[in-house]
Amino acid sequence: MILNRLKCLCILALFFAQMIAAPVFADDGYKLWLKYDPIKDTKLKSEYAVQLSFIALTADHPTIAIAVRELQTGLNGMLGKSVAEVKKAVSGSKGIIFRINASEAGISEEGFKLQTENGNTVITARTEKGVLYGVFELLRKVQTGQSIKNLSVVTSPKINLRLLNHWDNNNGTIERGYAGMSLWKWYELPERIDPRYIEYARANASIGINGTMVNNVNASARFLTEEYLGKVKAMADVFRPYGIKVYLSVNFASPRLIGKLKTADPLDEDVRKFWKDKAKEIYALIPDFGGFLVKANSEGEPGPMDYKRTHVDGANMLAEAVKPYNGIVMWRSFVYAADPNGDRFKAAYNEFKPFDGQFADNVIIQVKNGPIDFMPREPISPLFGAMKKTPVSMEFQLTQEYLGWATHWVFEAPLFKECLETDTYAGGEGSTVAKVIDGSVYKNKLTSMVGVANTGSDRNWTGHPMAQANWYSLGRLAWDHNLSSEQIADEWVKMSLTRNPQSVEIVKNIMLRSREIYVDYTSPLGLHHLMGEGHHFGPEPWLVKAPRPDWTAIYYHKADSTGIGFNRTATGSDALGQYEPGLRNKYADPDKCPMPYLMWFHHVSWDKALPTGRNVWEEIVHKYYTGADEVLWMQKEWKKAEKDIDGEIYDNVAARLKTQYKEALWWRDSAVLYFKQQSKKEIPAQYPKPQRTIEEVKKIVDVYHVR
Ligand code: BDP
Repeated sequence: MILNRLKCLCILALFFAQMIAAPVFADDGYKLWLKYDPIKDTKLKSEYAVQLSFIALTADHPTIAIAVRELQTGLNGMLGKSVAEVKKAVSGSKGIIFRINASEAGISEEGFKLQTENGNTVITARTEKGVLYGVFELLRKVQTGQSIKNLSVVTSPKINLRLLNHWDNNNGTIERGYAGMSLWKWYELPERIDPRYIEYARANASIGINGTMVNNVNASARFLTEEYLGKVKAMADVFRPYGIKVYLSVNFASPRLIGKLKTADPLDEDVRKFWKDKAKEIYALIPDFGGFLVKANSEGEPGPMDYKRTHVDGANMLAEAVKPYNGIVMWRSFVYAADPNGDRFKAAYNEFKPFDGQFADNVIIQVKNGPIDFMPREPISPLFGAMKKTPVSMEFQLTQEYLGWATHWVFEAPLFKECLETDTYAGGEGSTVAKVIDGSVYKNKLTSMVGVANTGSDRNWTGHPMAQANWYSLGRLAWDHNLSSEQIADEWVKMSLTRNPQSVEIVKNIMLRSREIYVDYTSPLGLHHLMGEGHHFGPEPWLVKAPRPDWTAIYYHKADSTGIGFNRTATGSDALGQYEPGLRNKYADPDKCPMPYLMWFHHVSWDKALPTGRNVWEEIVHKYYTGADEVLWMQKEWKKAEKDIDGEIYDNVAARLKTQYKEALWWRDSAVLYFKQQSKKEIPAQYPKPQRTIEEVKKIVDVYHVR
């Protein structure tokens, strides 16, 4: 009997011990920043409950129904009470009122006002979509613990087209995807709609993203077949009430590949007819279809040059086909020929600048932020300051192709901001990239910002839980590029991880430093393109041979016994000549060029003295070592926030930080051992010598070269 009792007590004790040890709730990251966890601050919670006691509607519309559902879900989660939907404001109590006024002054079609009127919270917009955006803004305020007693928000997006580009293939794989397989289940569509499409649409709407390019830029022509268009239509129908339009990447050779034509020459009448018919077919299915994205004559993709035609011929032909339906063409500038003696930096400008002003008015040139290819740090693409009569759009990369895939924590908002805030001087001083792409410098109406998506089928969407913040940043900055990285990080952490003020600060601080830390241990002082060939992961600074010279590392760092770096001044490739003088002068003098850009523009002696008191060789070593050490700092800081972070997410990130440190050491050792050979210098005594030889580090990257 006593024994049995003891047994019982032991089992009970074990049970309670487990309850205490287990996290209060397990969070796998699926809910993204729309968690709506209960608010702990009772004062604030009752303030919200009093202020938001009903939702008064003005319209019967699918988007409004979504807005109401979102408010109810959010407020129910955070306040623990259901908020009734009523036809008219309830006198004597305070609530949320939706007001749609097509001619409301002071906002654009998608903008909204979020204001306190007679104690009520009024969301005014010209369209239902504006109301939905206003609802998400209100929810964000509650999620981040702001007072909502005296609201006076009036806002419209600065950029009109705010898009994700998915590099997803029809076989379910994702080019440069590190978060599982594609979200799109092509084989199930159009009959089955995966509920996840709705979650995806909610998340995007919550940050103002209004378009999705569903397939890879290296496009299969299959997406334009009747079979696939039916599937795309089904997706468009799901996304429409969330204010999201669907776009397609198209294969320029489609007339040949699926149209039974012998050519895809843009000046051929049958080819032109093929595209016009295709556009008609698409718009009959999807009346609000956004348009086409084209990667032409780049990295082996077909294009107008195959027929001795130009980018203008190609883009304008497609533009004509979609014009009757208000469709647009996004023509990419990522085009570069393999010239061993040239400078890939200059390629896009050389290709496109001569055509400035010749594109149809529904064509926008989609430009990657930097001149090469999404490196951890790049100066801006010269095209932002060069296309004065053609709208250009921004393409950022959310998926971390060159930023450590899914094992490195890199918050990208500072990278985006650095580019957006750079002055092109194109329309005089103050013509920042942001102002070029939002249309204010050249008064363009066609404006766009794109993020190459980092989403996949992983339960937490982005592989690395912290990479969700990059998706979030893209939407927020496309809406308002004046937001600071700090504010974006603050919102995201409070909505996704914790509202404890100390832990919010800790996590934000890691986020805000993370990109610079990554740069330090991979490519300091303006070094670039040192990564492994093809897979683009890990270091391979010794890479001398690849299918193209501009896919090697030595093409870029040019390290030899005399020094290191790419001379892009007037005595070198003169890529700097593609910038306006105001910007050019900031980089042109090696003694004044900001250190983070030094090797982007100069070949400098290893012994050159730097403002830090170290010479170039010592500075490189210093950066690689301190950068890697800072990952240990990230680990320590993350640990400090443990008590306020969900256990599952905490452990996931902590484990990835361990891998990140291992890989930072791999970068550090590879780079210092390799550049030591080139410079013929010793690693200064204060740094611990790498525990491995260069031959040993070289073997690590080989594992990735399985083709
Ligand atoms: C490069 C990627 C490649 C893409 C290409 C592009 O390595 O997979 O297809 O960009 O943007 O960064 O077209």
